[in-house]
Amino acid sequence: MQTCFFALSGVLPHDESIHQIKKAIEKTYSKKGRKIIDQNFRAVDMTLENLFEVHIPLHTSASISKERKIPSFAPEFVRNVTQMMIAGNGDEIPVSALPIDGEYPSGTTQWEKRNISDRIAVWESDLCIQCGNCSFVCPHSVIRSKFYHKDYLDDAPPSFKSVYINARGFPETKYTLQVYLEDCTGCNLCYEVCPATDPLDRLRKAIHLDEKESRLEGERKNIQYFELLPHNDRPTVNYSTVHGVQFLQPLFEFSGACAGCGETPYIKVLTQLFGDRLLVANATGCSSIYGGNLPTTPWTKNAAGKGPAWSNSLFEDNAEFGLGMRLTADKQVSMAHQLLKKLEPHLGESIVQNLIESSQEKESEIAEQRHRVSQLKAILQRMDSGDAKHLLSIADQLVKRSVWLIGGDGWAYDIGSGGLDHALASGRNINVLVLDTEVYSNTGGQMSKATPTAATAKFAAAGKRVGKKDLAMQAISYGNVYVAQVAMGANPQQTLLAMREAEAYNGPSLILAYSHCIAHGIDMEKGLDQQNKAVMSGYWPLIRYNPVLRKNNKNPFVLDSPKPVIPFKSYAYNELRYKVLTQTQPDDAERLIQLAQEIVDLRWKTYVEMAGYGPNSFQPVL
Ligand SMILES: Cc1ncc(C[n+]2csc(CCOP(=O)(O)OP(=O)(O)O)c2C)c(N)n1
Ligand code: SF4
Ligand code: SF4
Ligand code: SF4
Repeated sequence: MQTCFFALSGVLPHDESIHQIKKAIEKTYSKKGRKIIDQNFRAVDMTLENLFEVHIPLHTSASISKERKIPSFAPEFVRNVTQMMIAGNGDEIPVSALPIDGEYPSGTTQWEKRNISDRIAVWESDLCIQCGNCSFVCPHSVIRSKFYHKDYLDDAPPSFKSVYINARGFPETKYTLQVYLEDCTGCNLCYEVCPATDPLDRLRKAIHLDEKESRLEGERKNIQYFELLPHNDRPTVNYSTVHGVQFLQPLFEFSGACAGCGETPYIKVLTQLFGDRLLVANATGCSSIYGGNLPTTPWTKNAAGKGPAWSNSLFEDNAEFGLGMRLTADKQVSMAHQLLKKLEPHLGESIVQNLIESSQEKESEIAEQRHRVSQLKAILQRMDSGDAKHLLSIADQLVKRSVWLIGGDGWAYDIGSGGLDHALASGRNINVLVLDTEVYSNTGGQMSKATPTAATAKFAAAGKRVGKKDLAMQAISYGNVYVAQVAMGANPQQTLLAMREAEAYNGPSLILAYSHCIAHGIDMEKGLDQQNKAVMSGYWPLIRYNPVLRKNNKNPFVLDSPKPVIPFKSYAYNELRYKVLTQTQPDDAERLIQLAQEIVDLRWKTYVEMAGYGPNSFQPVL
């Protein structure tokens, strides 16, 4: 671009400007060797050789228009305010149109149809085996599934797709997988994980990318119809399988994260599993930006109008912030218990006992507790005492809360590490989800203590020379912290299990989630495949350390991934962050990749021993 600018603008005489550009190249790359300098010279020369004028037509000939119309049934605020901001006319919004108390509606990404890809996912119902893999990994919550009685189809649009559900004992139940095509980014991850291939055409899978334009009108109607079908009742869904989770409504949808982002699917699954019981403290980073930016917000609500409570404090204090959420929720529950006991003569012994003592482990038990709480609230509304009013204000806390502290590696490994350690050491029932992209992604890919040996990053242009911090081992050393390392591209079922175990554990939990990212310099379509290679090389072992097992005299450390079958190199050199060093500093690259392999081998050996497969099997410290 610089060459083009000087060649066209005439700011300096032509030869003089090219001479200066080459001089700057020599200076910048002198340490990287003659080869790199010559390559840059060639880039300048070829730019000049290929510079040609582009004739801009007087009229546009494209027939595709980028419609940005918000439907008339959208909420008033969205039509009056959000729409103006989406259109880039935010400056024209009068102050009077904004809520005086700062309240801002959530769940608004559903109205911002970004239409960023003209190739979108298409479902082939005849091939689909209904496994749910595609919906599990979709970073943008674009793929939704529902099952319903076949009579619901009586008024369905002609192009609405459905098949009988693939489950015994439900002969009248139909299944639909609906793609929200205007929100699809064309990232292709769904195609990559779909196991159902047409035997007559190996490239045709049950979900694949195809052109959007001709489908737009029909699918808009189908989506509207799909929305009218009831969401599947949470207690009827099997939470323990990827297949089951597809029927749970995500409460995080259509975020503006990069197409194919490796972080967002983990957050989406969390919202599916724990729904409106979630309290989320979000560290600053990509997840706070795509999670809470304007004009629209991806955190949304269920049919009852309830959703996760989400907030972003600072980068450096997120763990303490989330711990505060836990302490507050616990305090409110203990106050509610005290008030229940005080009001027992008016409320009745069995109501109070059930509200305080009933188990809330299963979703069906949580549904029962919700029912009890709404009965309690109805009674309290009829009472006139101060205690009744106080209890009414905190009664919702009697339904178990699920507190999650979410952030990237820059937060967890580096800037927020002291606070995270403090929160883990508190023994409180908090859950930490680290979206590990191994760099500070949101600010352009700076090195963190999660950056692996031999990888380049900003501040590590010559390759990281030391090892990645083993945060899992640090947390395990406490003995009472649930710890898991997951990678959904390698084993989505293990990811699901870890999230459920972490939440069920009545103490601190930490999940480290491998998150592929544009900062890795990969073909993002292959992000999940890279996750799998990370596991297959032994670089990212899948582990679970569950202190509950120790109480049952079992080894709490479980190694979920198989023995490495490929060298670290075969995983790493698919990524530019590693590969670039082989061009710029080949000797260093060779040395560092060997060092990285040694670290992988050592860590694997340690984990194997901890899992009890080795000669000195792991003896947990009590
Ligand atoms: C104390 C402080 N330092 C720096 C920043 C600037 N900052 C915002 S996001 C971010 C990077 C976050 O990286 P990470 O935690 O790895 O999350 P990711 O973006 O990778 O998801 C930085 C450095 C900040 N907000 N606060
Ligand atoms: S292409 Fe990407 S965004 Fe679109 S449905 Fe598939 S996984 Fe989701
Ligand atoms: S991954 Fe393929 S087979 Fe599985 S539900 Fe999706 S479309 Fe169907
Ligand atoms: S920079 Fe990386 S982590 Fe951030 S949104 Fe993009 S892909 Fe996701």
